[in-house]
Amino acid sequence: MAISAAVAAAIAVGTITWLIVRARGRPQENSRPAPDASRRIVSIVALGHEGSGKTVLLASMWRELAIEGARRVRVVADTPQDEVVLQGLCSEIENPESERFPPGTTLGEAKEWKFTVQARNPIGPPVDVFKFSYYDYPGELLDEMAKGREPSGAFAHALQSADIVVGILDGQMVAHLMSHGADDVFAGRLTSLCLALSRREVTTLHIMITKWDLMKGRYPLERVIARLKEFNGLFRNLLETPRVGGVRIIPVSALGTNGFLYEDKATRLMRKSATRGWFPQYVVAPLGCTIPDVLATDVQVLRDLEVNKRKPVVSRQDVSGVFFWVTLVLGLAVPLGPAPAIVSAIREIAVKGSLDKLMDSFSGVIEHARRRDPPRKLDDASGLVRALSYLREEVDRMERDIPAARLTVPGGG
Ligand SMILES: Nc1nc2c(ncn2[C@@H]2O[C@H](COP(=O)(O)OP(=O)(O)OP(=O)(O)O)[C@@H](O)[C@H]2O)c(=O)[nH]1
Ligand SMILES: [Mg+2]
Repeated sequence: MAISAAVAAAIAVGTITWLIVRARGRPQENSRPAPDASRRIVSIVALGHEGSGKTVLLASMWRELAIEGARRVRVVADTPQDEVVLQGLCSEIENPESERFPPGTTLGEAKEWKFTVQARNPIGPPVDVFKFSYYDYPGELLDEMAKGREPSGAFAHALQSADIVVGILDGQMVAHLMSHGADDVFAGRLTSLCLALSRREVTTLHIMITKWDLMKGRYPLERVIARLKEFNGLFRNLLETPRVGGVRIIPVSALGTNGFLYEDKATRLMRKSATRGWFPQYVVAPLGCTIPDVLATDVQVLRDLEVNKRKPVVSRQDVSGVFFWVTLVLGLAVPLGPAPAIVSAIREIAVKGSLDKLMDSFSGVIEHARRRDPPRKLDDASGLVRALSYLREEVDRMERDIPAARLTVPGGG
């Protein structure tokens, strides 16, 4: 009897140790490999006319994302030289001593800016989670398209191969339409933009309205959209064309809505405030509205992998069940004095209730062991989830501030 009790105790201790070790993070086998982060590249082209705000938007986006802060997500430009040029653009925009902004982009400066999005845990190095590119070019190339000429060269290539094409409406022209009425230049530009956008088959139509600071507090977005539809029939048709993914109008203000850029009442010129500071608004939201769709397949694969990884390795019921069977087998296999094996087994089952109670406290220990697991190095899946969650938060913030910026699906209520 003493021997069988000792054997039972030894096996019980062994089983519990094994369960604890298992609970503390034996990696799960996965048959499906994780998608390769370095091949996850999203290319973006924003279709906007001269002066519509493409370059200032690029600089403000980079500035917002250059330092990770509490969100622990950041972007780094492809080369140190690119970072220097972007810093130069930002200094020029931010400097209140100078009323100047970066000059219009020339043909020679047209360029695909490439960025890597990285995410980081409190410990360990940042991991690359995906890359995206933004093609910046002189808006006059769109005028060429408006004249019926096919785009050529690098611009044409960027446009044809882009994963995401977003339309840009120059907020200054939209504000003018709202306050002063129709304007021929804007009418022509809006028409050519609508035609260019209508030629691309997209699941969701995305249109940004830049320089939102000029409209904030004066014209609500729903009124702006209604006015634009009334002003231009092509724009109305473009918005009302049924699309599975619907339509989203994204207001952005690269220069912020806090009065950093203000109108000098005396001269009626726009000036930079020396005291307000530069806080771009909603400039990350366009990335959050568009990039997740392109990465949807990878996200699904990674989510499946993550779900498998998180499946509890051991539950209270498992622990209790294991003990029941260990006890039963012991009862049958180990001779316990003169009583027949089956009687011993029944006796063992009888003590199962108290063993269950014991195991309840042991499974607590196992759970605790699992929680004490040292923080895992941030892997590809959790990095991508963190980056996409951050982008989603930026979209949520924009939608909370401006409900009309929500995705609308025609006929979808
Ligand atoms: N109020 C306001 N003005 C802006 C904002 N962003 C840009 N601007 C103004 O718009 C001008 C043109 O912006 P750019 O970014 O250079 O325009 P672009 O689309 O790159 O123009 P091209 O390179 O000529 O095609 C800037 O010089 C600013 O004066 C903004 O968020 N708010
Ligand atoms: Mg430019």
